Amino acid sequence: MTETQKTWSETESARYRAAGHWQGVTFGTLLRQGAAGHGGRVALIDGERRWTYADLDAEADRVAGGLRGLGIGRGDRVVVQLPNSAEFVLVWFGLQRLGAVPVHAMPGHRRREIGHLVRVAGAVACVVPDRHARFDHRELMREVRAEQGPGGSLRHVVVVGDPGPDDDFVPFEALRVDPPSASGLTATDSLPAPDPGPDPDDGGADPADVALLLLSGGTTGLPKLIPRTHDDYAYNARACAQVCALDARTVYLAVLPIGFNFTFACPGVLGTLMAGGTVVVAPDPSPQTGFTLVEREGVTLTSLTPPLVPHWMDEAVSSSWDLGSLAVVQVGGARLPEDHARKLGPALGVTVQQVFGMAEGLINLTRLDDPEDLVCATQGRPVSPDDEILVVDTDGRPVPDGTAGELLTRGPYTLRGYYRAEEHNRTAFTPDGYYRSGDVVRRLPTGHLVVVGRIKDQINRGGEKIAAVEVEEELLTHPAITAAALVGVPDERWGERSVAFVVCAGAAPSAREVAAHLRERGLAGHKAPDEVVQVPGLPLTAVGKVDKAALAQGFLRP
Ligand code: J2J
Repeated sequence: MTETQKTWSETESARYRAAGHWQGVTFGTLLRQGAAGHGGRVALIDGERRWTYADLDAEADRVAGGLRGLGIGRGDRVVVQLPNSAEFVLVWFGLQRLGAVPVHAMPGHRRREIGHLVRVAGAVACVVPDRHARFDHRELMREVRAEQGPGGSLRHVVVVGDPGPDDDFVPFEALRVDPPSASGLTATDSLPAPDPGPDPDDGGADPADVALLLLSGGTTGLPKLIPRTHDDYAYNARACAQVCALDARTVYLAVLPIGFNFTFACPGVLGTLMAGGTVVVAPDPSPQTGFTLVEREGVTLTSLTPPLVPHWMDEAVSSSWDLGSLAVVQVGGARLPEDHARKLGPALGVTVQQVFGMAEGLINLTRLDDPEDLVCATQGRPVSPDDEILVVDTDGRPVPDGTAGELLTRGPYTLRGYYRAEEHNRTAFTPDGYYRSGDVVRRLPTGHLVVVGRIKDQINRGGEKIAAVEVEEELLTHPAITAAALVGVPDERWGERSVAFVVCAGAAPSAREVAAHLRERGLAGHKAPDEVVQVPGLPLTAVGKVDKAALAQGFLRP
């Protein structure tokens, strides 16, 4: 790689190491240590299938063996687009064992997003399911590959399930290669010592290396990639696990998409595995599936987005589930209405924890022993004593506690620059390395943050982030649309829904037609506007920008 990745200074790195935040251990090695420490304990459950820590460790070796056979090694990027299943975890640790870098795609991503991820990451491989949610991912991969052309970086497509007729799609099953036996590597008197090759635990990765690439919610064009190192991401998971008091008795239910930062590491899958607990994968987010698994596996902790909360509460009070094991339910990703926060605990018989996090880093959690008012009316406080928080006015000057302003943050697990995005990085960070979150918050004297708004041009549809600009650009490719603005408006179910205001010479296309057009363009389904409203022209602000506040207002009071 020729470009330089913005990262922490030597002084800061030394400080984070000295504080014990960065422990200098890669994920490949952490799994090895987990197997040594609690090899016989159950690490992972998916339906009827179970893996102990020893099994998981051995399986990571096998998957790594197969991936190595494809020529994948340290530093190579691999897009992983898998639904909630044990395979996500197996592939993830298989890649870690090689020092390769998973790129966390979401199951709903389509040609535009996946093609973009492959291009920006320079990915050498993609791992996809055969079909998921009535969609054929092999077809998607054919399109992505065709778009890449022969000069593209993509060399392999691995399919979990049926690889289909394409001879060169690699079935995941064929990847699971047993590592060479120890005797094959032993030196004899007559032969020179064999080259031991890269470290068998982690492919020789350095703890300061990028371990994975997460996706940003995005405010400009297509999603940016967020580099997370072994040191910083392990700390992220460990710090959250500490706040949540995880231990070997923890049983974590992964309900939200497993590749989502919240589900994977806050504390989620990684925090649970680092504590010696058990991860249970839920194939869908319905309360019926969730409660069945809670009863069967003795789940103690899970995480939800706000739109799921009323469904989980309704199901809990209307049927006789035994939720006795469930101790904590985390809710985050979008604003949780205070009323739901107050009702959720009693309805499920659990402690509620609000989570205000971001794939870029900073995680805020309410504490398990916080008074009810803080739990219900705030979005928590930072998990690390070294998270630095600034709340600033529009001129970048800090405001007093209690006053709303933009949240800026830096710290031991918050990125210093997006991956291969030098230009964007110039405005996304302050000169002294604070990430401009685009969130408007109030800080209380306790350090808790209340999210009151947003200055980024993004819609948060129940936790799914939509960059307005990305959709607006695509709307303009519709032959009937001459100008467009995508705006978030309050919504009972999603918190916010998206409305496309369009200017058209003739009749405007319907929401259904617009959705079909965007699907045709290869955009993920959740980005289609919930509504399309024709306007004669887009109102402008004094400085000539589209006045989205006015559009939203007009929409609220027609
Ligand atoms: C209001 N807005 C919130 C909350 C996130 C844990 C939890 C969530 C995410 C996540 C995550 C919010 N109330 N409780 O990565 O590890 C909005 C903010 C924030 C953006 C980040 C995690 N929790 N948000 O949602 O990268 O606007 O991460 O900046 O997808 O979601 O989005 P994302």
